[in-house]
Amino acid sequence: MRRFFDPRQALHAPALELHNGGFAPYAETPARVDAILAAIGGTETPPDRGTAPILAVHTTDYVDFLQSAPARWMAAGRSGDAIPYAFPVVGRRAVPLDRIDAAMGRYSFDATTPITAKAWTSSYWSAQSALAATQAVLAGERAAFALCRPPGHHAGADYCGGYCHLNAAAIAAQAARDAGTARVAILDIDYHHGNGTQDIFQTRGDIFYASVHADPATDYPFYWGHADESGEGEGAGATLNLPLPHGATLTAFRGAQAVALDAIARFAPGLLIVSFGADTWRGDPISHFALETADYPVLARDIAARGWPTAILMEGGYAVGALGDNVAGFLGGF
Ligand code: Q9C
Ligand code: ZN
Repeated sequence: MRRFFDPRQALHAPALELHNGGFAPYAETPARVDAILAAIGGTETPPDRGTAPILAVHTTDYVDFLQSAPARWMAAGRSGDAIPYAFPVVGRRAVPLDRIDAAMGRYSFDATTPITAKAWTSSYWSAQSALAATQAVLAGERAAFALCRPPGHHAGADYCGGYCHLNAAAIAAQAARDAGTARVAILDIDYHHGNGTQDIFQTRGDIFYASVHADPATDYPFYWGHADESGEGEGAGATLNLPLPHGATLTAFRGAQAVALDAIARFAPGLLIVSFGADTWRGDPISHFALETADYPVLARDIAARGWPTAILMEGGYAVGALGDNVAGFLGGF
């Protein structure tokens, strides 16, 4: 399977994140990349397709903000990573965003996603890797993998959050649509609900979003991913949320994934994009499912058996010591 990654994706390295009322080491560390690369072997660097496919999903003002925020933060006399602390309730009304702190809160939905000096660069190349894998599949590969890091599925059209700045899965899905694929499905099997992806395609009937994730009644991102969210307007019925309780093992997860795959089969996509998170593993430091390393090939084989051309994009997974085996197992199973 072709695999894509650009070394600039490792440059974004926040020091700390707000965690349970204090600061803790940032879980989405570049060491994740080293662990995955060591396990899956060599990767290809993606070509540069520019900002157009990013701006097909994200707003121009948000992209401008991501690029300029670190310099604005420094100009305000700050040191360290840019972190928001005041939030307008995203989208409530337009106000001046001249002060960096006002802009930070406007374009974020949480305080756990620092905008470092390299956040844009790393996220840009993460998106390019996703586009390269997608293009490879559209050109005839059975499947391809993008080591997307930073991850993407929590980022919306005009907001960051959950360690995500640009939504690689959404950018890839939209690019496939623009390349002529009539129907694209996204299967999100990260531990967390992909609120950004759902938001971006909420009213779209041409891009199906299905997610298996921790119940937002107990888990981040709390305000999205409940079972009754199924899309709106032309997107009614094109969103499927399958929340699971803490402690879920292969039996429950595989059953929910099968429900998602059956729904995707009825949608009959020309391309499947998998938002793959290994934070469903039993030892993940911020998650509460109980999948074993040996379960990942099983889940991947179930997806592969459906036969859709498939781009696999990395999302979360924070147990660095097990991450390589879990990702390599998934790709090998596929
Ligand atoms: N530190 C992904 O897996 N939770 N993002 C913060 C306190 C944020 C996970 C809780 C979890 C985001 C891509
Ligand atoms: Zn996650």
